[in-house]
Amino acid sequence: MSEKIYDVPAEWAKRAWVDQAKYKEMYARSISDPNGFWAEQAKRIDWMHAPTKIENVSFAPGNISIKWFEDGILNVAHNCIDRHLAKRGNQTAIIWEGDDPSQSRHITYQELHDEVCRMANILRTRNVQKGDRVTIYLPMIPEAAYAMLACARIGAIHSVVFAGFSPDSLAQRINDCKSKVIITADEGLRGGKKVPLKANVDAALAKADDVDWVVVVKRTGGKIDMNPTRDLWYHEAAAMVTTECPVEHMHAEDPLFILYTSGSTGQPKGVLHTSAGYLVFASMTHQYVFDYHDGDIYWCTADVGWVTGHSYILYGPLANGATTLMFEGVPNYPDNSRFWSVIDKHKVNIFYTAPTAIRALMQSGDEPVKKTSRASLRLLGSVGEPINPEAWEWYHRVVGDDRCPIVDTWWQTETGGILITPLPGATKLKPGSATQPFFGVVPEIVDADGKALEGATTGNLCLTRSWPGQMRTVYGDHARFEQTYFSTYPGKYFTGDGCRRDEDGYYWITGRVDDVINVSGHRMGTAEVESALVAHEKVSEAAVVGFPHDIKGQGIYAYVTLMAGVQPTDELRKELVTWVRKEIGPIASPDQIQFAPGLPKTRSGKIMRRILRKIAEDEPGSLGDTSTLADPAVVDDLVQNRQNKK
Ligand code: 6R9
Repeated sequence: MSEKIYDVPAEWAKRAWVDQAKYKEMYARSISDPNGFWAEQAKRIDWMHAPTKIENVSFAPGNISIKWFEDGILNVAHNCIDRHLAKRGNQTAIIWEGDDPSQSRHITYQELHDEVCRMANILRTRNVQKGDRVTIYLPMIPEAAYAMLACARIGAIHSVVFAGFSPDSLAQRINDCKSKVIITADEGLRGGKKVPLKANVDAALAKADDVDWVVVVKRTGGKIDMNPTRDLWYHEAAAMVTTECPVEHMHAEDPLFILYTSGSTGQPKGVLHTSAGYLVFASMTHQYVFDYHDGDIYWCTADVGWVTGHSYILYGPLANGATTLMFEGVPNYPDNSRFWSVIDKHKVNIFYTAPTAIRALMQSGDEPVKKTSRASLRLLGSVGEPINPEAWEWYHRVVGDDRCPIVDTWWQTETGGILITPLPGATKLKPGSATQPFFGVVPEIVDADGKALEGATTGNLCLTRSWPGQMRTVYGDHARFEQTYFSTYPGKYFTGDGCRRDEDGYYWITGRVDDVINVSGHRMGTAEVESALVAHEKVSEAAVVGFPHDIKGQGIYAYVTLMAGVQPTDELRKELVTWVRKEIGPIASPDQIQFAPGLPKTRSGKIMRRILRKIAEDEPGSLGDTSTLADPAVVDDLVQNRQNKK
């Protein structure tokens, strides 16, 4: 635990939107008068009909209902584009930096408008109506932004699927929300390697019958199959439509998007976000947390396939009329200086990335950073997993030259935007702590029975009130929404995270307390990896746990019991890793596979993951009580053959 405290630099307290006194005042108001507070914040966006009802929320068991600004009417794409045109038509909205460092483009707000309208018109001519779902499976190219905003413009609900997911994972997500249209590219390009996106879509569509149209963006020009009755080239369709497309009038609570995320059970959940509350919250957090001012160049390195890309590459920044950088590539291509070279090339002021990237780059030393200038940098951000104090210090000292505050932002797909975070002009920093709640957010730390704990303490993190960016439901399964988030501690939203609060009231997120692991900032349900493994014909049973990993934060450790008569070989190990990559995607590749003649189970047949975690962590001395096991002897074999032995 780091004891160091970093004061707010004097110039930050002066220039920032919010200093410490203002934070206290605004926070107090957000709690004592939420309706007044959020009614004022709602003015940050344009309405066709301004809301008169602000918060209408129930966390009561059996009646979970979350509505914000419910009688308001607006359009999200209008707010992200059209309303800026008069003043900022010629300002860059998106700086696109290609995988290949020689490729980059500036897209103005006017160009963004025109391209989004074209995409929207293509969808309209394919009969996409308000409320229809559109699956987007694209690499980090401007068309991903056009596609998302085009959906918002015509009131279609987008479901972006990360382009690293396998055909099976894609098919599952297409089927769950019954998309009729898919937008993809011929191939993606990452770190000089091609990703066969269209071929993946073709494979997925063998398992998804209801898709009428596939719009294909030409990215690499690689050879692909086109099905003449189903597939169309984006550039050909775009040439046949105009750059004008009227916006759909949307109710505040009309859905904006679905984003699938992993939970403790096998099936990913379709997290549903709606229009107004999400946009108000994304834009407000983007302004205050990153202290965004007109003219700043802002870069979030996430992929649009994750919530961070939705809220903080696209919706938050564009609602604020910002210049947002979109990066197609990876941090170590063509070399380990890439992030820092891009910062110099585009004079980036605000840089937001994940601890896993920082740890990986830290391993190659200071030189690749120090040979760049980074003089434009003013603020650094971190998201996705707890940042260890060593990585924080390195980020601060080496990347930020001891000059840039770091905002360690805690939030989730479900929360829509940042909930616990420093504000750079207001909050003293402690490396490793996400510090303090954002406006309107009331964290509570509870014990196993749900009793609220006071003062400095450790327990499970809940939120006792709603905020406008909160998810509204699990798409198509409201019962699951209640079960997952509101049944553990009735009356409260349970985050699934463990948390410590220190004597200064600072929050330290300790990681997931459920069966979700966080691999390189990506959420993975252990159950998903297990079901992929048992789908292999040679596997009879599997149990997956996380273990501490120097770069990824957590690695994936799989215990596999083979079918009778199957030999446990290194080849089979490799085959199983390849199998999981194919079933789910490369992010789910197990780091370790241990063949286990048996798994430790209670007499009622429950796998004791606590024991499996300890063995994976190479701590066989602290297995705890094993007396309730049906067959304590299996543990000896697991300990003997553990893979992470130091
Ligand atoms: C935005 C995002 C959510 C989970 C969350 C927590 C972990 C995210 C964090 C953090 C510690 C931070 N997490 N930010 N843990 N400090 N600053 O990452 O959403 O992919 O849904 O993951 O990530 O465990 O519950 P998502």
